[in-house]
Amino acid sequence: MFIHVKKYGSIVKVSAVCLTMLLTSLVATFVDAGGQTQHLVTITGFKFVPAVLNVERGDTIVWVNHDIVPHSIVVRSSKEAVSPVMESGDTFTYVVGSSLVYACGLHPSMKGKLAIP
Ligand SMILES: [Cu+2]
Repeated sequence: MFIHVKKYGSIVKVSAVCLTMLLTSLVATFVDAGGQTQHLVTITGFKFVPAVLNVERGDTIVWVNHDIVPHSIVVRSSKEAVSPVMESGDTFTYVVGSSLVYACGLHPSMKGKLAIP
């Protein structure tokens, strides 16, 4: 009985990992009930994923910090802050006004781009 419960637990854990991978890899862009397009950018392993996103003016971007260290979003050229510092697990929501070439304010080698075609 104990072994059965243990096995079941590991299957649930594996499923949760798979679901997380699916959500972060396949559902990066979706349209909500109100017709608003949202894009998910995952911060993981000191990278923005996806690093380059094609967006439209008015789209919503949600950055999610999955790293154990804090990150932030700044305009790459001016270093102007776009987001506050996001601790591990934090999210930041932003409405696109224009194209944005950005970096992490704490780790300048982390780069990303929101491109309006
Ligand atoms: Cu960073």
